[in-house]
Amino acid sequence: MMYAPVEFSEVDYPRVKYQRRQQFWNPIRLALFTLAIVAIIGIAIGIVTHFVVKDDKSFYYFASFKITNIKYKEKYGIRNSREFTERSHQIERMISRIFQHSSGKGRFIKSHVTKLSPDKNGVNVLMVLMFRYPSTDSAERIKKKVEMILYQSLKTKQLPLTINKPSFTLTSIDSKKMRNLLNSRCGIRMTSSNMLLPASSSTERIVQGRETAMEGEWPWQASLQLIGSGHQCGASLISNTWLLTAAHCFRKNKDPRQWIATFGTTITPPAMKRSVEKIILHEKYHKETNENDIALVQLTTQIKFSNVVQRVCLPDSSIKLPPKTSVFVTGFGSVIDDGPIQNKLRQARVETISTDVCNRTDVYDGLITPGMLCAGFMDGKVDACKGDSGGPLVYDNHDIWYLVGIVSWGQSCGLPKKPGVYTRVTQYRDWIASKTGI
Ligand code: 4AZ
Repeated sequence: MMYAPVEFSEVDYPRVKYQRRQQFWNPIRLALFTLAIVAIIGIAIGIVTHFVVKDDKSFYYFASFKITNIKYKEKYGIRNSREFTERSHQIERMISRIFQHSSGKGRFIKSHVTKLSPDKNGVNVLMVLMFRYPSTDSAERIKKKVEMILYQSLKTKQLPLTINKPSFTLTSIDSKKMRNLLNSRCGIRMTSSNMLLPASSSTERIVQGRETAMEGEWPWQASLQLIGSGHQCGASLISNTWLLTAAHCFRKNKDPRQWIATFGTTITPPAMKRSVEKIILHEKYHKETNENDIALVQLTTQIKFSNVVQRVCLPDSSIKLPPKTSVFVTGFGSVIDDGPIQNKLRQARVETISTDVCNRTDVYDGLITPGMLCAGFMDGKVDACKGDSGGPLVYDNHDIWYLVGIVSWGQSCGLPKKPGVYTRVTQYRDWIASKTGI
């Protein structure tokens, strides 16, 4: 009764208009119109996908060549010797420069030396190269392009190392072969996600943050869970059977049978799951002072490394990071003080803070001992928080990631002058070796 269509029916004009409109929208026209709209949307999506969302794929190559202007040193045979590391980095830097200043710019992801061996004229180098090209490209075509770029550089560029051109061979390999070749090395990301989102430029945070990690970005991250009560702490994979974490994670429960470890960027579903064989707490862990907040967790069965599960490198005990070094902390911890655990892994870039500054009366007033490392910002905001404990603080050295800290404690989360406090891994290098042989 509120509506008055009667009034309308007395006026002819609107009714005629209405009928015309009804005629215009007959079922066939309507169907054609809908079809046209769907087609236009489809074409638009196609165009956007083609030009904006490039469907790129990783291509892997195994390169072998001789360097003739250096002499082989015995230490090159030892993977974690300083000599091997330095020479490898020099070669990787040179390869990177060749591709980054070429037509293949942006296509080159990274390279890793896998072996240096003696040659009568110098040093034999074996290395893995990674590229991203449209998935429609063929491995053989890319191989030709890569060879062209390299040969061009050998002719025209002044390079610090002399690559012998006839000795150069390039073989296309799949991701499994690449993994096997790099399996002997730690701290390597198998995905190229860090290239799409350069780690050094991201300023995401765990506290107050939004940025979640991409699959394979932090492949050493583990979640330690108590059966029945879920995620308790983070941990880092340091070999195929050992995790490094914080001792305070086991304050409530030290029984290995009650714990499991999961891997991957989400807690549920996990990429991998393992039961726990053994928990080793530092003998001198002191819960009142948080000193020696470090523990080892042995898994019952070995981890098979993959693109998304990998071990991180342990730093040499002599390594010292200067203040304000960029480091990354990752975890499933809360994003606000006393908030809930996050199902998706998050990352935050923080900076190391010197112990002198961290021990100032207005900061932690002398509570920082030599076994601790402060990282964060003096004005707060970006920080680890509850649930991140035991998790990694890592440092990127030429695309190889080192575990420099373990999330340990802090006054609340993200407060000014209250940065995160981490267990200083370098101080415990010998303790780790004594328990695990790593
Ligand atoms: C915790 O309760 C905790 N802001 C971990 C890290 C920090 C604070 C508290 C650092 O597990």
